Amino acid sequence: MDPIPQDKQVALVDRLAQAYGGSYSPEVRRRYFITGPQWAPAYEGQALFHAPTRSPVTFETVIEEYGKIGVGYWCTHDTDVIPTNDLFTPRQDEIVGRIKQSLSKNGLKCSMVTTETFYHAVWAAGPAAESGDVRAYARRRLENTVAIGHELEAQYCVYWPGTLGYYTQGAIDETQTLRWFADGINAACDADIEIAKKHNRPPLKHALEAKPFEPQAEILLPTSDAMMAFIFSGLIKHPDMVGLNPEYLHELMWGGAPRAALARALLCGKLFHFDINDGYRLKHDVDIAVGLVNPLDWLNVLVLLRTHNYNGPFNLDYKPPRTTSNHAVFSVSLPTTIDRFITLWEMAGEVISDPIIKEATDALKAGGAGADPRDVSSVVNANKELLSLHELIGHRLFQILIGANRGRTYSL
Ligand code: GLT
Ligand code: MN
Ligand code: MN
Repeated sequence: MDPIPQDKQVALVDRLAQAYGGSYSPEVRRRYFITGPQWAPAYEGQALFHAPTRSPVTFETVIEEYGKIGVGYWCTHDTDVIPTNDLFTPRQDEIVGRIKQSLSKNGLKCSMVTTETFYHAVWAAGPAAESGDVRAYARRRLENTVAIGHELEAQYCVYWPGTLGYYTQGAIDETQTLRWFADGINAACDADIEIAKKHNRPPLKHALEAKPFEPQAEILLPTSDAMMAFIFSGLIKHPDMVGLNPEYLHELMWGGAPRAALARALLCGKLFHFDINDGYRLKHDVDIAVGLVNPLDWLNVLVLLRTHNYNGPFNLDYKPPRTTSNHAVFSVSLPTTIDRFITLWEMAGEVISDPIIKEATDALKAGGAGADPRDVSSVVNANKELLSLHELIGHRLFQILIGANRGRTYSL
């Protein structure tokens, strides 16, 4: 093939995107509670070792493009859209007003707001630093985000306390830091109760998000389970208002099984919000888009969530790769991410109604006949052949993933 001139490349990418087909319409995409963060398409590709590869994108563009793609909900950090120095000033109200206009013009709703407590220099020692001034500022920021949330009619507020930890061991008092962090969450919930009353709206659902490492060397609440213990620790004044926002990749990062982490959250009634993405186990936070690394695991995650009627948001917390252009963020990256999610969701429905999986599962639960619980060998022998069904189910899941259950065949 000859080299492709620069001015022909967009057309080539768009033509191939048309050619692969199978896209869902914006109307179908809007049926799902898929939420699009400001920061995903606005990510410019920068990191510690990476210069940006894309140019900045405004919230007006992000909201408009989400509208065209069929993402029904938008969410943001306070400082994704309001520069830190404009917070608490009339500029903030003016920007929030413009956001409202953009949302209504493009038929989107704001689902969630979150406070950036990791980027700015004020958070160098974390949002629950020793300095009372930092903590007072953090409380103001959290309360302000709750107020913005009500203004934009959001339902959720997320907290990723990425800087709650340390680089130098022994420098901070862990128990005290956790108490101070709880004070911040309590202040946000108290403010929420007041503001919700004024707006005649229900209070927000406050969802904590754990990540096992980055950006601190050691993190005080590194997993969803640690967050859960924190919610039930007695430090949280309104535990009913506080739950989890697990992130798929963050559970893999510590070596956990996302599906099991979600199951534990479901059992405690704390699965409020879910950040969806993909990546590799025991590696860093690459935030690859759903299904590009672990499609089989993703299928199983969605089987779990469908089985338990999870009806919260699926938040597209991923980073379009640095190799993707500004144009392709909206023409390739977002639509394909969403469409893989929807296909996996549909496949999960096939798994749930699959007669082979159903019969195999029922048989495993029924167990073998003729066992005497006082005799270990008889228990082993009674179930021996049935247990092969585990691997058979595994194969059937693979068949559903590749479409063999719908007649797709391979032959030499
Ligand atoms: C940041 C982090 C994400 C969180 C966002 C919410 S910020 O991008 O890596 O996992 O969900 O604060
Ligand atoms: Mn996340
Ligand atoms: Mn992540």
